[in-house]
Amino acid sequence: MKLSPEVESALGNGRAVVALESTIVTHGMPYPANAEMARGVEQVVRDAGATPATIAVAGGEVLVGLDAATLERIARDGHAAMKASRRDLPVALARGGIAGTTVAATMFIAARAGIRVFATGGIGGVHRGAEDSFDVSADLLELGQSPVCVVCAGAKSVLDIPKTLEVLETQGVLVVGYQTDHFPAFYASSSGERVDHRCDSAAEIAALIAAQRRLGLPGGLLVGNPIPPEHALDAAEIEATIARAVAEAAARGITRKALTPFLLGRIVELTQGGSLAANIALVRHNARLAAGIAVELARLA
Ligand code: PSU
Ligand code: MN
Repeated sequence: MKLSPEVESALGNGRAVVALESTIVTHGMPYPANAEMARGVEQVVRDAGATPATIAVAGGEVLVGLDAATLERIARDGHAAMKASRRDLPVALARGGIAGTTVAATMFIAARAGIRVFATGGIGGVHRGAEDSFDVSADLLELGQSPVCVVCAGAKSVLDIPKTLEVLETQGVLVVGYQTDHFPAFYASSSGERVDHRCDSAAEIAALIAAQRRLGLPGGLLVGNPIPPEHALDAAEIEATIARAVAEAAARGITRKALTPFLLGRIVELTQGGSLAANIALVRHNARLAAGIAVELARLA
């Protein structure tokens, strides 16, 4: 594991650090929008007073904090990159190429680096039809194990959101809504499902993280931060697009780790890029909140 000098110094001095994942770069968005998004999100974290630590695998090393050239290479060559969830990390390291790390893999690495706050777009979850396919993202199990606060805009409705919340409950994952009583649904501000806890400030969330650590609880914290209303998409329209992408995946027999990237790619294609602007806006919004939480957490420590 190789920390960038900037991340190493921030962690050493107890300053706020925010982890960022890279599967969203390699498998979540097309080039060059992905590169621009990744750079922009790092800037949002800096502007909010924290140090960004984008996590990826390249050249046989787990990198925590990327230089500009590596970030650009991962974005440009993302189509050829491996998608690395936690279990894939040894393969990514041994093989030596580039790999984007999923939420699960990024959480695992962040925890070992001592980074407590992580921003992403949407988490993986329980797929629609999981009663037959058993497709439950490793992200949910990692949230039950790694002590990292993940700020997301909920989950895309490619997933079964009620089942996703049930598995999070089983895994012992605390799920909070940020300034909302509902779990957000990525492109839409609400999934209609209630969360059990609501926080209205970054300081409140930091206090929850501190309490988890005092108790020695093993898992993470999931913060649902709704997409800003001006960027939300028409719910019925995006729902129809998602249903079509899910049906195509089923017809083509696409399963396991290929399923989420296929669905993400098809949604961008079917909306002719219209979903991309919303996706970028919500990631930036999550990065801002995550930085605020990290700053409060650094203050508490
Ligand atoms: N959902 C999104 N955008 C993403 C992902 C999920 O809206 O980029 C990525 C994340 O990296 C997440 C991963 O951790 O897909 C989940 O993949 P799987 O369902 O195979 O666990
Ligand atoms: Mn899966």
